[in-house]
Amino acid sequence: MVEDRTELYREFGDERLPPGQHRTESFPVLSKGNVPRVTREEWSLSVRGAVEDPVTLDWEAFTDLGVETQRQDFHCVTGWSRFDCAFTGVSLATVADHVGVESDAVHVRFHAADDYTTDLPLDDALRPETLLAFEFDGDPLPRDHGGPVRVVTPHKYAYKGAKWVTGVEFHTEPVRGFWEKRGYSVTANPWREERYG
Ligand SMILES: Nc1nc2c(c(=O)[nH]1)N[C@H]1C(S)=C(S)[C@@H](COP(=O)(O)O)O[C@H]1N2
Ligand SMILES: [Mo]
Repeated sequence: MVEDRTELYREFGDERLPPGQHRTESFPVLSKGNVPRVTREEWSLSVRGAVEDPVTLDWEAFTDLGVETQRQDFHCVTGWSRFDCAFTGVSLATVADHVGVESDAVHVRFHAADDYTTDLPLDDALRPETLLAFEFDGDPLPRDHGGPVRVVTPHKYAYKGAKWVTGVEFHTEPVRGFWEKRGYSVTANPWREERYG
């Protein structure tokens, strides 16, 4: 079953294509550095910070939490959007339920195997479309797109979606990720063109 999340734009704007974006049929790759090589067997996800039960999840523990497939759009801050990507994964909300987020948590930071980080306010991060995805269009997520597991955030510019994700940290204060420290928007809403902070 594929859940359609391509209509979420109605919350934010009139058009599915956000202002200043153009559609592409291809799926360009944008990485700031080297592409890490991590297998599903080697991969694990550390979930820590303002949570009741910090854990490190291996592949089996992670996928046992509950897997779903969503059809989503993908908006890159450099101006391209790709419609109708089918991503299969575990939602961050499902992971958060598992660890029990403390009531004073307000912010989330994601960590990745290439030392990339990105951050989101807790409410934005816990929306149901924030997926830790491991399949794209029914196939294992390609390594250059963040395989084995990446975050996808169809309600945000795609720099919020850490490829090769290795950790999720819950914080009681706002924290900044790699691009956010360099002037990119914390909230990054494409329909409001929140590109720069
Ligand atoms: N770990 C990691 N995640 C990352 C990046 C990166 O350099 N490293 N680049 C970000 C940026 S700026 C974008 S636009 C998207 C690009 O995803 P794609 O290469 O699958 O198109 O990944 C985001 N996630
Ligand atoms: Mo980007």
